[in-house]
Amino acid sequence: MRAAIFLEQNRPLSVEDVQAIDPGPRDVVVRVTASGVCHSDVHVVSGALPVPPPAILGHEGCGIVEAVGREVTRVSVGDRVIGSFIPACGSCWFCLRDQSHLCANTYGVMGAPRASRKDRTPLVAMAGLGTFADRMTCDEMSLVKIETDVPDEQLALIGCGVTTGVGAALNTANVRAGDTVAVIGCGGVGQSVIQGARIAGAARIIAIDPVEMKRTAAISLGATDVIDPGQGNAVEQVQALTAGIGVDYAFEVIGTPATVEQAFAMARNGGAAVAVGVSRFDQSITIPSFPLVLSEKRLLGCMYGSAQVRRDFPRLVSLVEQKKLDLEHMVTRTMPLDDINEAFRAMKAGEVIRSVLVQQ
Ligand code: COD
Ligand code: ZN
Ligand code: ZN
Repeated sequence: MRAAIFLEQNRPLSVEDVQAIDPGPRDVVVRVTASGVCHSDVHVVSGALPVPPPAILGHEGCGIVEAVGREVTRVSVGDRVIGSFIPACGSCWFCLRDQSHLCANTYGVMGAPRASRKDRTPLVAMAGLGTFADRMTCDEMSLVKIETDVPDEQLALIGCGVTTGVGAALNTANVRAGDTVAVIGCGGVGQSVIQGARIAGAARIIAIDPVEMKRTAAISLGATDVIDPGQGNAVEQVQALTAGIGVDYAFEVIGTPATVEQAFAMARNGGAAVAVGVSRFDQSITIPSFPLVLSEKRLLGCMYGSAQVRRDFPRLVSLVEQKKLDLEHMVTRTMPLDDINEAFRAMKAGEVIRSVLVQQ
């Protein structure tokens, strides 16, 4: 099989032929048909997210089941599946309480070697998936079967960005019709928050991003107002648009302490900031204590859009089929696996909402 491997921090990924490790009884071999390129993959290479090399990256993908271990019950050969970057075991303390996004059985799944290099070095797969490859071997807990005609390059995005972003609005925040929302950072995940807020019926959706193309895309996906943070203080601009009140929900979708603090400042009294992005593991956020208590503002963490993947993946697919969720315009480019480093460059340069690696 061919895979894109993270060997060293801040170096290009190495696309090479590797040997898959024989699947275990609960493992599934998937022919990967499409994989979105998410900023978290770039964060791994920069060291902001701690995944030790060598590893096959990629955690947002879909494909077709090619083989199943003898104990696999959830999927069969030929099924179309989306990878869940958090496995959902269905039986741990969290899964039993409708919190599969916090499933306690991630460690064994994510730490398992899935392939080896020519020199026999074992390779782990990011999030137990490793979608930057033509094949992936993963635990059946990491897969959700889907029946749809939605094209591969759109379906792949449901594996991370779309579920995280739409889920942040619909599940974590529970945006209601008429609410006001601000979204700081309008990449693949931020545009999905905007769409989630639109689907929920938010009256006002303020998109904040320094890149003009992102602001233009935000308007076409549901934003009612845009702010360029390069044109003055973003918090003051949000206050000006909301008669000094602030928004019901301010989503941070970048992953820096400064923008989480901005989100907290943008939330109205009694409102909430929702942290979707993760700052570097060695950084902290400073929240002023007066507004936290006296103005009853809340700061909510959001993991994987608080999604229950076996419930939410089919729901999101259905929204795409009904043309309520636009994934077509989230895919800026498709390209072959060998172009992964170009996809990383384009993401860092702010040229794309999403690049998607597709297999011919
Ligand atoms: N103000 C507003 N927007 C900004 C600013 C700023 N100061 N700085 C940058 N931006 C914009 C960029 O122009 C860009 O449009 C956007 O922020 C970021 O978008 P992308 O496409 O680069 O990133 P996404 O959408 O793929 O990913 C965002 C995440 C928040 C998911 C990611 O970066 C992250 O924090 N990952 C770690 C969290 C995690 O592991 N999540 C689970 C897997 S994704
Ligand atoms: Zn991601
Ligand atoms: Zn579980």
